[in-house]
Amino acid sequence: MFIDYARIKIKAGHGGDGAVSFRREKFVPKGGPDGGDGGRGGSIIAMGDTNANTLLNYRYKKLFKAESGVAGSGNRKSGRSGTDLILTLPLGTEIFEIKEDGSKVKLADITDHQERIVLAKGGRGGKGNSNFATPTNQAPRHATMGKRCQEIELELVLKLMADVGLVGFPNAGKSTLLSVLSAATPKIADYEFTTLEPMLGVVQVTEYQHFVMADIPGIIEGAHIGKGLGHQFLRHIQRTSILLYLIDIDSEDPLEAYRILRNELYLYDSFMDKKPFNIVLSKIDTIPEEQREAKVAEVSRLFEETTSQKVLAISSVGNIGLDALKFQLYKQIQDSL
Ligand SMILES: Nc1nc2c(ncn2[C@@H]2O[C@H](COP(=O)(O)OP(=O)(O)OP(=O)(O)O)[C@@H](O)[C@H]2O)c(=O)[nH]1
Ligand SMILES: [Mg+2]
Repeated sequence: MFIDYARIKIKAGHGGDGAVSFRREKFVPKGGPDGGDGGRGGSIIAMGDTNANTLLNYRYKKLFKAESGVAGSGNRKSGRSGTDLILTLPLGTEIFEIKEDGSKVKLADITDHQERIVLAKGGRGGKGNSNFATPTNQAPRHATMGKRCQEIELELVLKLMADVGLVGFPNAGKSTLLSVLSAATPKIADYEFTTLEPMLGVVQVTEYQHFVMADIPGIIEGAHIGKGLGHQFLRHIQRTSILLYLIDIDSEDPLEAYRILRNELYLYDSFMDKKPFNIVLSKIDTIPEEQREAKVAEVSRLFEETTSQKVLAISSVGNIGLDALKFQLYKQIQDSL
């Protein structure tokens, strides 16, 4: 199950208390203080992991606690430190602390594999009484307590990390395109809203060059007010370097389709409008071969005249124009870096 939002609580481990203890040895009637220090509590650490791709682990379990430090003991023995608790998170997870008044503070944005960020530091261990002996007080009877840690409430929001985001009406052929350009195996079908959750695929351009493409559910007019599946998945293409508007060449009004899509993205986040993008006509194999060239030219001209944007035409099923598309996308990503 693809989960991209979770609320959890975390609690770092308490510090172990310092010990009050005195040496008791045979033939040493009055031994000095020998209480050891408490161990440090375990911290809660967030770590990015490319192999994770959902927040499912945080959906049902709600409290994540690190181990507390062990108290010190006699003979200057320090308590053991608590083990850290590592929360593995998919790349693209933003972590917010929810304060008591409900306000949110961003703590981290996990973008790299193995990247670690301490979310809650374990409590310091207390000092044992052996630390407090002075020439005037050779038998201190006090030690300090380990630091106690409070629960912290967090919000985890996953925004998938991809280079290219696919945008299109339902049935435009987005998932099919991802399936032919990458090893991903999204569900494909001849009805609207086949895709219900985002999926990533790695597109290999050459042996050493690749990029990541994100397929999201189709968008329809009014998505920003909740029509269709709404805009809830748009955040997964919010951070892509470029966008790809995929438009069925056989749609009634391809230019209008593009305008609607673009407007929905703009209404969701005006910044999306500033990203470099491509307009790609899909399913050109559905046009009989003898009319294809003319039709592609006609629709392309329409776009070029009104948007001064060049369009590409492809067929995922007929394997037309896919290499050109791949290279163009790769180049555009490089240019946008
Ligand atoms: N002839 C032809 N059919 C295609 C092509 N690409 C996709 N299709 C078909 O179009 C239908 C929809 O394809 P999908 O890839 O599921 O479309 P989608 O854009 O992901 O749709 P949603 O997930 O519902 O938004 C399927 O029946 C595909 O087989 C193509 O290049 N040529
Ligand atoms: Mg799909």
